[in-house]
Amino acid sequence: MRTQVAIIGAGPAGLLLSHLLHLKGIESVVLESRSREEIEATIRAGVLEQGTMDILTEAGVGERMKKEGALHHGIELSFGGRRHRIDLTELTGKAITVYAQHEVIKDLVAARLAAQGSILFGVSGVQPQGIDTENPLVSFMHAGEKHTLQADFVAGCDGFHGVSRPAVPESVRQDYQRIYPFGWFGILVESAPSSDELIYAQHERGFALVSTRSPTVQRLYFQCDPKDSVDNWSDDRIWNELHTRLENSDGWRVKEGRIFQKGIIGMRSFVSTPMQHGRLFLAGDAAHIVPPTGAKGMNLAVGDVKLLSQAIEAFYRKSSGEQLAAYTENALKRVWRAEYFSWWMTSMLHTFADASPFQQQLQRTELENVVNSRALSTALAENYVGAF
Ligand code: RFL
Ligand code: PHB
Repeated sequence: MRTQVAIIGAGPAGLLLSHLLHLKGIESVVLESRSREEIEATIRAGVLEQGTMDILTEAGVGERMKKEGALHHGIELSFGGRRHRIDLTELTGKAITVYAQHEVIKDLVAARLAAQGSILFGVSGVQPQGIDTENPLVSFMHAGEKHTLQADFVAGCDGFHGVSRPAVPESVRQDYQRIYPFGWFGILVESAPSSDELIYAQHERGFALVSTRSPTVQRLYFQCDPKDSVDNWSDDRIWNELHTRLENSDGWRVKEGRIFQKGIIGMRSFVSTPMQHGRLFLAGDAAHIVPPTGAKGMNLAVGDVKLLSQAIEAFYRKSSGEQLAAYTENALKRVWRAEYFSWWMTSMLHTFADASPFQQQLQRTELENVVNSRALSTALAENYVGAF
């Protein structure tokens, strides 16, 4: 088998890269270890920046997102028993859209297959080879047989636990990492949204987040011990915890409903540099992770593949490797901005078990400053919508 770009991973990064390349007349093959059903059912992100929407729309995969996604012009910060609105649109002229990542995945898979794009699901033993040469290849198993995919480039879009990043030799790689001492307990709930806008709540018992998925499904999260087990959390215990953390003086309460999914995720900040080696280019979670508090992960993945698709196009159209050479440097500017913002939101909103009373007072003061100062509200809003 031979193609121009071998793409490992059919997450948002891999599928969108394949589609953007196709629109520029460049061939690719996507290798995915899971099944189509699995990738289309995995519950992850929900918040799309305006820039992400624009890229998906330009790529011709934005139709359902425009119809079914919910445009949000603000978010709320809850602390000290009160909610405070950050008017994203007034402060930045932009908005965000809540549309589930697995719906984006469904739209991208449908678009790739409609264009006769090649996605191989259920592959195993994927291994990039010869990335230091001009003839790299990826070996893998599919339907019980060993295959080799030769390509001009290999795109590692296989997420944090994939095989691509380890293919960059340790001698040239530098990893930056912070693991947080807490996780998020996430639930899906059958009920109408409790709030028109997302609510990020700081409480002494820990952070909580009210988000939505659709007019009939809510997505709720609360800070927990990352080593805790979902079995320790009965529905009653979950609702008690959410009511306590989201309590506020105007009598608003989160709406209860049937909980039909529970899960715990760990939280980390992580950046690996360089995001390329020879003919291998990393994009999305394969190269960097942010804690979900800033809602940036999928948006970063989309930003990376936009840059990478443009650089690959320049290589074929203009025989210029300049943009490819600058890929890491260009991608990392935005990545580090999002790393900073996600770390900052996480630090401001979560409860740290080892925080001294002095640090707790500073945290509360920071929240008050953010909601009371137009300059600080604007800084939050600009980062949240991805305005710069
Ligand atoms: P993905 O989505 O992990 O896709 C990687 C794909 O590669 C496959 N794979 C392999 N295939 C072949 N061979 C191998 N050896 C392979 N190893 C792995 C995997 O099966 C998978 O299909 O990475 P990608 O494309 O870089 O996309 C990144 C995003 O998924 C991620 O950043 C976001 O989900 C993060 N995130 C959020 N991002 C946002 O922009 N807004 C949000 O509101 C938001 N909320 C979240 C989030 C992530 C969360 N979790 C579960 C970590 C909320 C949560 C709870
Ligand atoms: C979500 O709806 O899953 C979501 C929303 C905002 C975040 C993280 C996750 O910051």
